[in-house]
Amino acid sequence: MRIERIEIRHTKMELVSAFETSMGVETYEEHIIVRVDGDGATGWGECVVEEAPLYSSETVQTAWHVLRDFLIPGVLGRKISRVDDAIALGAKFRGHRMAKAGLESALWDALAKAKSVSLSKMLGGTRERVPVGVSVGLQATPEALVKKVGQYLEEGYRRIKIKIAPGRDIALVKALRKEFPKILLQVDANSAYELSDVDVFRAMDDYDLLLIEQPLSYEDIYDHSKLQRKLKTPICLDESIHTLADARAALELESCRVINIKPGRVGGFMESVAIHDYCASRNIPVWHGGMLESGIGRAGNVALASLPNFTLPGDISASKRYYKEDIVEPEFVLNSDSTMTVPTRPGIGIEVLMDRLERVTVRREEFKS
Ligand code: SMG
Ligand code: MG
Repeated sequence: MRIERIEIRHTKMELVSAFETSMGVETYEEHIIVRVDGDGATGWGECVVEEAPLYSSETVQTAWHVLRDFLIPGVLGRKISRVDDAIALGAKFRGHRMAKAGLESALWDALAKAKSVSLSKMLGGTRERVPVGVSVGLQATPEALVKKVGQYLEEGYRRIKIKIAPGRDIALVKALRKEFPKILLQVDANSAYELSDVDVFRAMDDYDLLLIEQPLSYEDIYDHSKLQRKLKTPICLDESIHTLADARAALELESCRVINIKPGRVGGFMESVAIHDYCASRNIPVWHGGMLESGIGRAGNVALASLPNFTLPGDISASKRYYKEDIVEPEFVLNSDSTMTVPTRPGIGIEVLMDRLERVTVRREEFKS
């Protein structure tokens, strides 16, 4: 396929409710939507950078710069027949994995559509439905959290993840376990603690948690190995895993027993599949993380999560958990068994609603060969 045209859009979508984590509070989500056109096919991708470098060091502005000045000029006008070709063209540029993943995902969609196969099939997916859960932000009080979790359980989510932060941790777990003794429950600290906080996590060992996500620093692997040795509950790494090499180091050092995979964080679907396969070979389960994507990114996430070693429920919730209206059709809905259906149509398998995309676009730039 010859890449004839690429368009990037900075989008801003209002969340249905504020999302508070140890990093701060978000009330809207800013991402970059990438569109690639070639040989009559159109591919869509979502670059999951945010406004500020809080979760990741990348931002909307850094990704815009890297896409516009380095990654897009590399592929525009070229003939790309496999995603590997595009990855090779960008490989000399270091870092900027979210920017790379945004462009890579649009190319995957375009190439899958040109071949008339679903992205799930193209990535090696084996399942028609994937197990999902919901990620619940920090609430004002433990009572408010219990109420919010109760609402999500009513809606059918069977796995709950809560955010924790220093001083807002064990009391939340305790309150939830009292009310819901049997639910699948896990916590995410987003790097807010230090090794000296080991007692907080030791206390969590009594509450039958599925896992503790990213307790320590966002690039650390070594201290996590020290912490994991002191805990019964599995640690899951998110922020610390950027590459297959990081995953290898983490498993060799026994820093975690589970890995969260987000294509944006690791530079795209190709690296995600490599990490998935490596973890499978070591009997380490993986699950799909979330970056509050619109339906465009979500469609790709569901496709990736259909691979066989994504055995734990993902942070892939229904469109309406995030946005009043999504920018795709059909919207993503939760099945009654807490799963999401994997699209089977070519590529990411959804239609982008152009009028809605237009309404959430704050800046747009077009590149032609
Ligand atoms: O997409 O449902 C979602 C959000 C899941 O908690 C979630 N993501 O660290 O795992 C994580 C966070 C990263 C984004 S918070 C701004
Ligand atoms: Mg996380």
